[in-house]
Amino acid sequence: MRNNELEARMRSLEWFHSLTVLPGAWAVIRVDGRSFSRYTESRFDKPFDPRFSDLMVEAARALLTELGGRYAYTESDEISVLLDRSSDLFGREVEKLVSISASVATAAFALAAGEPVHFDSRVWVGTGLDDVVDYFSWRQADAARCALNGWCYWTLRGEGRTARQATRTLHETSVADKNELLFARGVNFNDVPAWQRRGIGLWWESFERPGRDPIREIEVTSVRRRLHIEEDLPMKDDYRELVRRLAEPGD
Ligand SMILES: Nc1nc2c(ncn2[C@@H]2O[C@H](COP(=O)(O)OP(=O)(O)OP(=O)(O)O)[C@@H](O)[C@H]2O)c(=O)[nH]1
Ligand SMILES: [Mg+2]
Repeated sequence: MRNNELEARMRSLEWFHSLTVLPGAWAVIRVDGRSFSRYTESRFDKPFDPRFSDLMVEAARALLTELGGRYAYTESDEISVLLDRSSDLFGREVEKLVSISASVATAAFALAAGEPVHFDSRVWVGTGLDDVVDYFSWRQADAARCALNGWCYWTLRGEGRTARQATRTLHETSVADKNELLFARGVNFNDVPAWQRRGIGLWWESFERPGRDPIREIEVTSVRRRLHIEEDLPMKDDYRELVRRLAEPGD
């Protein structure tokens, strides 16, 4: 077989290489820590540790920067990054998007933590802005659910229940009763820090920086971009409005 034939045949077996996110569709890349239940077990406070959250924010910052995303949202051990609808990053190739996003998150987290970790990655595709808003509402609802469960679980464990007993109790308890369970033990879930209940959002913001033009010798202002990290995100409709604005500013 001639070399160019071999080349063509081998390339044709790279089956998934041609898989791309359709033009005009919205894409969200979501990375998630691999086996982080085990990884966090002995290293971080439960149910929430600001040191762990800082590492996730560091990874989210790297993703937003490297992927040129519009908005990043992190809760628990996951990060979602919304790409611009017209983004042509890696030619919208799915293999590249998932592998590079997983590497970016892994490298940023591992460097900051000082030890190896792994992230997986997937691509979510939405056809309209409403889908995007629903997506981020869904992840925020997941944050709230996990936070309530985590607080209840570790409160019960702290009282001496086994993992099996605590899990079973929570399985049989409604949301209202979980709030009640905490309240009876001196924890008002509404007073738990917002970043734990609602997650953390990151986006680019513009600001004006005063300076001096040395040639014309006049004062000038330049517009710069910096990362905004929001640890007190709004909820429900207000959050939906925020996501809508960040996804399509000016629309
Ligand atoms: N101690 C501690 N654990 C945390 C914190 N934030 C998230 N986690 C843990 O991260 C884990 C994330 O859950 P999953 O992603 O569903 O589980 P996983 O073990 O990572 O499994 P895979 O994602 O399927 O590989 C949960 O067990 C959380 O308890 C934190 O602030 N402190
Ligand atoms: Mg995980």
